Amino acid sequence: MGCGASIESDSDDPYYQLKKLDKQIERNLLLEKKNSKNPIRLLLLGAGESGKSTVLKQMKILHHIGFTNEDRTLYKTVIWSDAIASFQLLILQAREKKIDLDCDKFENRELFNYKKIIFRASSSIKKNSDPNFNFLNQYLEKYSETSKLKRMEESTGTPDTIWDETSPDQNLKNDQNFYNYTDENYNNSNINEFNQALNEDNMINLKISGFRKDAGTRRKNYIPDPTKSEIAHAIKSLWNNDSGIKKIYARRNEYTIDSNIDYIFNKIECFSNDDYVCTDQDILNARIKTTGVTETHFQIKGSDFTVIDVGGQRSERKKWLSCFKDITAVIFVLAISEYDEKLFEDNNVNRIVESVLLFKSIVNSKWFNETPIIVFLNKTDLFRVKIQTNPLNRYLPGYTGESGNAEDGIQYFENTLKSLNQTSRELYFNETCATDTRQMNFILNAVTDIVIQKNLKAVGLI
Ligand SMILES: Nc1nc2c(ncn2[C@@H]2O[C@H](COP(=O)(O)OP(=O)(O)OP(=O)(O)O)[C@@H](O)[C@H]2O)c(=O)[nH]1
Ligand SMILES: [Mg+2]
Repeated sequence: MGCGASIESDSDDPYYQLKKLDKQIERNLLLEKKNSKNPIRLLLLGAGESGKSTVLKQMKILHHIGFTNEDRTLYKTVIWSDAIASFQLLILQAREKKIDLDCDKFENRELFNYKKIIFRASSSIKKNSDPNFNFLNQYLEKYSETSKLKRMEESTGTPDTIWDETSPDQNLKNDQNFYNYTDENYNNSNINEFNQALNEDNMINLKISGFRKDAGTRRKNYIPDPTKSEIAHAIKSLWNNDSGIKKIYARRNEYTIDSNIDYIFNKIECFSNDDYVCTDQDILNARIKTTGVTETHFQIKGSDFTVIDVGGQRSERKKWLSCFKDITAVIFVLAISEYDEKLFEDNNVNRIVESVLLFKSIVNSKWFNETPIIVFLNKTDLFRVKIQTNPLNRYLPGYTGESGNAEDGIQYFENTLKSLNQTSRELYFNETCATDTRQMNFILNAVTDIVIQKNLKAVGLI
């Protein structure tokens, strides 16, 4: 017996080594077999623009699926259109908020002309949108203030908890500490006034009609369409030199504009170049709203993963229920930088309040009784900058941490979310910047380990 024991435990013995290797291979094969019978389904949830699709993009980059040439071309078209529409929006928002723009003053001849180019640039969107004509037509609607009412009509009016019969939202009034946010900075924008400004300029046509109704008149006073490089130069010049543009951009929490539009403006000359191919970083910074449900398949550490991405805006949440079955783990993405911003769907609602309500209904949902929830407290890069000048307790009076202290702020969100969990379900928290590939590599590695372990436990292998 003593002899047998010494052979089994002798790590230098080649026979023992071989036996050990055999056992390991057998076990791995068994795990793979069991895993393939029980593929992992990872569901990304969270409000609109929280960063779900960006997390999925990082998984594609990190697991070598990456982006096709078509993806890169589509993103380039979207980024170009976004840049023009967003710059027009900045000018109109400045006027609405009575911020003086240098480019509105005739004496600033150069800037004045750049502004004209930007308004005439809508035709550039038209020319460049041919392959994705309908897609872009819808896409640009998001910048049209006239569609604000439509957005509210389409919105369900609530964060939506249609996935359970008894909604935990009944208890929301008890959480006054968090939900009783204040909003001294926010003014409801006057849509009529805004539309008037649009008409006055009479040069913006955010809808791509494909036809020129006024062809006759235009032939007489023909002004050639600006070239892409003229448009890029105009955007760059106003972005860098107009003090009014800087002021209205600093107030971007009062209207909806893409989180990383500064990244796009700073690189605008690249995007105007026909030969330029979008980089991974460009794609991570760009935004295309998700509609419907997408499933992407990965092989990660020998396991089959299906990652499910859904649209987070209110009108999209009706579709969520269809993918709640057989979920191994949920990644809930919450953009903590949005504490001073309003919902795109309804600009009477604070974004962070909406996200927290949504989290509360998900974490307590009967659908996820046995499902671990991994929380990504996202957009920490933007949060860290914003909290320096815009104190958290201005919006969330329940926050008693040090003003301007990002760590206190992050801890506050974590504690708030934990306190809403009325189940014994495990929660895992991560601070994330979804556009940072290095950081996400580290975090997603740890997350996939947890999920694989949970899956093995579920099939009784550990
Ligand atoms: N700076 C910064 N930007 C981020 C971060 N995460 C996402 N974004 C940007 O936020 C915008 C929205 O991100 P998406 O991933 O499209 O958001 P989503 O949750 O999929 O939105 P829906 O599809 O509408 O539900 C994109 O422009 C991203 O580049 C982050 O951590 N930091
Ligand atoms: Mg998305």
